[in-house]
Amino acid sequence: MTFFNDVEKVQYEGPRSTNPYAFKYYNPEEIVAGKTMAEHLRFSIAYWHTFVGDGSDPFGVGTMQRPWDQYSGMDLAKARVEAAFEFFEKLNVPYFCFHDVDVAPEGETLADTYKNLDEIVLMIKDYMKTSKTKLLWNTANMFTHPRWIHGAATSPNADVYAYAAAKVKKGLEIGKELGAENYVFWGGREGYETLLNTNMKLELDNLARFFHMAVDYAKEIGFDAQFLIEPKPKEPTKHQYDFDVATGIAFLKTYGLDEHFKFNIEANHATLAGHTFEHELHLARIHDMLGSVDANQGDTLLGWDTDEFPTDLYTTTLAMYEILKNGGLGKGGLNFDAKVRRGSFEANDLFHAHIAGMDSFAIGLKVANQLLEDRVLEDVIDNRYKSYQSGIGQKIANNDTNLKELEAYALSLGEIKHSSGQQERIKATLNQYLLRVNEY
Ligand code: XLS
Ligand code: NI
Ligand code: NI
Repeated sequence: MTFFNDVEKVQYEGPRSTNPYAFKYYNPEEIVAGKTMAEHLRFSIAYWHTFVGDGSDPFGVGTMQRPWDQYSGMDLAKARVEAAFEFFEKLNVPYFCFHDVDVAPEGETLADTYKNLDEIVLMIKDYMKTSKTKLLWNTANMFTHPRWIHGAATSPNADVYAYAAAKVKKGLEIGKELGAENYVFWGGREGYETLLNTNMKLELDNLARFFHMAVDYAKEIGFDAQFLIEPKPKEPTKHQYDFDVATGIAFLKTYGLDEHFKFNIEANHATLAGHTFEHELHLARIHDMLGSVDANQGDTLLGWDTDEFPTDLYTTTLAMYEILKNGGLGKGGLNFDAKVRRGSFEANDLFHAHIAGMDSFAIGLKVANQLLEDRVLEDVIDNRYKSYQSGIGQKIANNDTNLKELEAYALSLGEIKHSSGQQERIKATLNQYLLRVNEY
């Protein structure tokens, strides 16, 4: 059965195309800096938003018109798999991601849930035999069902902890079965509401133990996916333990987990934490921990996770700049953890939204690559720090000095000379590069 009957395969038609079902900038085969755009961008579709999300919000019920909603239970789960692979193929997207509960409904008991999952995973595996779309990552949803009310691996209740462990064990097995390239841990309700009733130390220790057990089990079953932590500062809990990349690095290093994990960085989570998206990418990159990306955007006027499709070219450019500087995303990808607005309820809006996101990142890739080729920011930065390349600066950078020597040097100084940081000039240049994208 097919579900998206109005739309044929989405093709690249170039910047002047007026076809709403064509890429204007994303040309999968086009070579940029020695790799195809498809290889650079490694786009992925988020199953939960695109095939499950119904558009409900705290004030109103769902609005989405989805042709598969005529079904329910396991039939619905199967219809979604069919719809998903049709959509992947028509959009020519190489990856997808899912939570366990996105693909199969939970049963009465954990064993029933496993049964449902096994059936659907088999079906997905079958589709994957002929599809070009692969699994970027899977994960376990440990935040929706009421059992997670006080958290999962940070729950005060050890029974819940065990249940969470079972879900992750199963998730790792599914990941292996479907050849997932990564496995994600987003700390859904791993945080706290009030310290008045919270043993933070025990919760953090338990979380670390949980991750160690997951690492061990993946090794035991020969599942060699990259493990990823997805930071988020708040929502649903008031304080999430994986607040941001810096907090994540401290946690991973404290508990000896840093060699096993990288980060899955979501744009909207970065801004919720009071950072730019590029800040989080940059910080992960300089620690060699940039693993994958949840490509979306927030709204500066709203203080929650709006998960919009990315269309801000300034941001996609600076994000791609970090990704290129990282030497690419490795096993990671650009996963559209993004949902169409409640008012964009037609099934075809799913195409428009993904096309917008893919074109926005394609533009970002081209502009970022040109910036790098012309060493626009590299030269600015090299020049700004050149005092560390010779003389006393070089000694500092080589760990080859001490306070006494630095004091003697300081005493000998006349007036210290500064150079302008030239932010405005740099931003104007960035605009020039963006506006010239059709020339690259
Ligand atoms: C929620 C998160 C979630 C993760 C996967 O805010 O972004 O969707 O990406 O559990
Ligand atoms: Ni996410
Ligand atoms: Ni989000």
